[in-house]
Amino acid sequence: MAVERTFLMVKPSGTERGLTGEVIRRVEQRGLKIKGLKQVKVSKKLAQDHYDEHRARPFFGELIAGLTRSPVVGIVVEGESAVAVVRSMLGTTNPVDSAPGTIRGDFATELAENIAHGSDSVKSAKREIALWFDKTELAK
Ligand code: IDP
Ligand code: MG
Repeated sequence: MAVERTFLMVKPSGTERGLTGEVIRRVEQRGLKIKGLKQVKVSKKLAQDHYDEHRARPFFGELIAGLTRSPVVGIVVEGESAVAVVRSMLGTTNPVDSAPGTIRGDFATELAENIAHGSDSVKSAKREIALWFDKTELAK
């Protein structure tokens, strides 16, 4: 058990549908704290760096096009076991399998349009927070 930070992002599939507030509401309702928050018009390079682990995948081009087509909202979330808690709030990667009550399970059915991203480990969270935020943008 440890207090962690994680990177949560409302992707274009979420911002285009006006779901930013709904995602933030759920985070705050759960008792997690917001330590950084901003809307970003994503460059191709930032999108590629964010999804670096998927560079060799056949869907990489579609993934980058999907992340750059509309502004996203990046959120640094802090709390007890924040990485796992946010992942469980998101639901499984493919929304067809996501349980009702999860963000993906309540608002999506398509894999490429699954509303939000959450870091998959503390190590990924550290890398992603440093990629998306300058230290001066984050609360203590
Ligand atoms: P995650 O978002 O649950 O961590 P990842 O496996 O890291 O899932 O994949 C990143 C994102 O890429 C997913 O959220 C999903 O939107 C998209 N994605 C994953 N697999 C596919 C695929 O086979 N085709 C199209 N998009 C995919
Ligand atoms: Mg992932």
